[in-house]
Amino acid sequence: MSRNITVAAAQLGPIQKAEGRDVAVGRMVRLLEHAHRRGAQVVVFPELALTTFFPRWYHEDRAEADRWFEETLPSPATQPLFDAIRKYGITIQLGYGEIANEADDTGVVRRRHFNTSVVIAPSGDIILKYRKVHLPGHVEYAPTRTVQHLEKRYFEVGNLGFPVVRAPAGDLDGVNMGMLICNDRRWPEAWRVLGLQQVELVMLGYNTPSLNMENRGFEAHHLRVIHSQLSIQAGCYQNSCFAVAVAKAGTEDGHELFGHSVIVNPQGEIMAQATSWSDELIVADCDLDMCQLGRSTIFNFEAHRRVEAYRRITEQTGSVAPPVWTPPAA
Ligand code: ING
Repeated sequence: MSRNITVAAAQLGPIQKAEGRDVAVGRMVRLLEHAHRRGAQVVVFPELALTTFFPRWYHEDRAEADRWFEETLPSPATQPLFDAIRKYGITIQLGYGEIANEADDTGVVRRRHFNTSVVIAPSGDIILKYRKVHLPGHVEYAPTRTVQHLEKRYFEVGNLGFPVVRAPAGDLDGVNMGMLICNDRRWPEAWRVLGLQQVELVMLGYNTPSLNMENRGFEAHHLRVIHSQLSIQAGCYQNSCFAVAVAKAGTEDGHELFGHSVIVNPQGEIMAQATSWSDELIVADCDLDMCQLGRSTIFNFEAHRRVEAYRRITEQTGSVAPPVWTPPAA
């Protein structure tokens, strides 16, 4: 028996620094109307979908960056999204900057900032929340960089792990859903933690510059896209899951982000790919039972994984130099 669900990637074109949330939300509602017409039951939006990719801008006073975050969800600015998903019966994934007043590891309640994504049911209920774990970039202003990438300045490392939940979506009583955000897709450990929870649908948004900004050596531009697709296709194949990976794309205040949103199946095949760097909807019909093949054969984790051989992965953070071989004594 197949378990079919129709998913969509709602790629967004650029959001300029001066544009308010109402502009982004208006475009997102139009994409939801389009998704409804095309029969999509789950729609995935990009990372930080409500604003420009603000980690490229330096704020000496971090409180000034609060303007890019959401204190509540929904809010008057985002309410039209909630109205639209209720009207169309669509489940969405939304990426945004989250301000949360909650206790930290020391038990102190304080105002905390995360790069967050949530799965929202048509009812408006939050089904799942994830906070980005792999934060690229740097904390302080980096004068040598052509463009700043200050995610480590504005966000705390996500503290929710990589959760998976089984929840209704479309016509299905249960879909095993999980999320990643942008840079997470480059770390196989993140995919594997989701795979170990039998994830079937990974929803991930990204904002990825089309040029290498670190100036530490030339990286051919076409490789930026190849590396992104490689990471997503490998993640799906090696964990027998689908992924909907969605870009915010185009040129924001002179800074280019690439598109190439994709929907990938558990064989690692690209089912659909965006070809613009603007607002664009791509749709695919997914039979979630396709996840069973890999899970019961090549990637039958229970039968084939050897965790006793993987200890370095969780016990060691950075890499260490290997022992040097010397020829045996004559
Ligand atoms: N952006 C980029 C990403 O991981 C990056 C940063 C690009 C890191 C290319 C390394 C190489 O897609 C975000 N927002 O993580």
